[in-house]
Parts: sequence; C-alpha cells; structure tokens
Amino acid sequence: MIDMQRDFLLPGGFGESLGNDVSQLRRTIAPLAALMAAWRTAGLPIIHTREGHLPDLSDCPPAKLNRGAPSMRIGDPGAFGRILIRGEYGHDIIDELQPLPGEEVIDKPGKGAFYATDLSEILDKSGVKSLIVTGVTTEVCVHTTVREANDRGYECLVLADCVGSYFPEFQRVGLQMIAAQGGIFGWVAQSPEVLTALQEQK
Ligand code: TIU
Repeated sequence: MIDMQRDFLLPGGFGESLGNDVSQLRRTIAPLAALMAAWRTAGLPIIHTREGHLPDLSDCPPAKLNRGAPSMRIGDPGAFGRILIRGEYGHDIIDELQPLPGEEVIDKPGKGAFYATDLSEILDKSGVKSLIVTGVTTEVCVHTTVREANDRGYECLVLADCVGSYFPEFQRVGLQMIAAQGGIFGWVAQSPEVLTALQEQK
C-alpha cells in the first residue's frame, strides 16, 4: 500500500493546499479498508510505504526539493507539521488504514518503493513474487513502484478502485499505460475481483 499519508489525503493538508482535489484520492479509502480486512483474514502480508525525509533533509536531493510551489516544499511548515518529514503528523498513514503491529512500514525517500529501501530483501526473504499494488498517486509513486518491481522480476496487479490520482485524466491514462501492450509492466483489476478470489480460496 503506497503512501496513504495524511499529507496527501487530508482536507486542508499539503495535497489540497497545492490546489488538488483530495476527493479523487479519498475514494480509495473504503475499498482499501475492505481489501485490507480480507487480506489480513487470509493471513497475507501487507507492506505499507510512506514517502518522506529526515528532518535535516540530508536524504532529499535538490532535484527533488526544488520542485513544487516555492512556499510549499518538502520540509516547509504545513497544516499537519513539516511537509513530508518523518515523525510529523502529516507524514503518517491516515487513521482508517493504520498498519497493525508487526506489519512492515517502509520509509522511502523516493517516489518508488525500492529506491534506498530494503523492500527487495523483505520480499525475497518471504519468497513473494507477486504483488498487489494500491495507494497514491497512480501516475507518480504507484507507477514508479510498479515499474521498479517489474524490472526486478515481480508480477504486479494494480487495483483501479484502490489507486488514486488528483487528476482524473492521469488516473484513466495511468491505468491504461500499465495494462496496454498485453500488460507491458503489470495488470489492472478491481478490488471486488480480489475479494471474490480470496473468498473462493477458503
Ligand atoms: N506518493 C506520491 O505519489 N507522491 C507524490 O508526490 N505524488 C504526487 O502526485 N504529487
């Protein structure tokens, strides 16, 4: 589950203050909550990621820091603490989708979940080869993660109702890009199909 963080999803937060429509992201919360409940019941592992940086920004290169609106950059004060800084309220995962004790939480400095993290080691240790990828945003951190995962040999299924973009056009085209050309780097489905499959396995 990619970056379901308050800074991106809460009304009044960083995402909304940049002029984005957070409802486009918030529609993923209910399907994700249902999926996570069924996933946990089936005894399957959930890995949560959070995009963010150290308080001294030593892990945020200028190429990343110098993007976006000048007064609303990573590390600047926001409505829910310093924007995308580890340990701040806004950096953490929204209340509805909080990790359970024992679930992996990966703090990542990049858009992709593999860059500068131990995600590969965690997956390889548990023998996981197939991923269901959810979270936000579709065309940024979800796409980067799925592309990185496929290059590393993992099969990826992206759930259309469990990923969100601030831009409806990017959501539509972002999903098309994944499954085009016979599934060029992944597949796309809806979460009810996964819920049915989990039910049938019982
Ligand atoms: N998690 C993630 O996608 N980070 C972003 O910065 N996304 C935007 O769409 N801005």
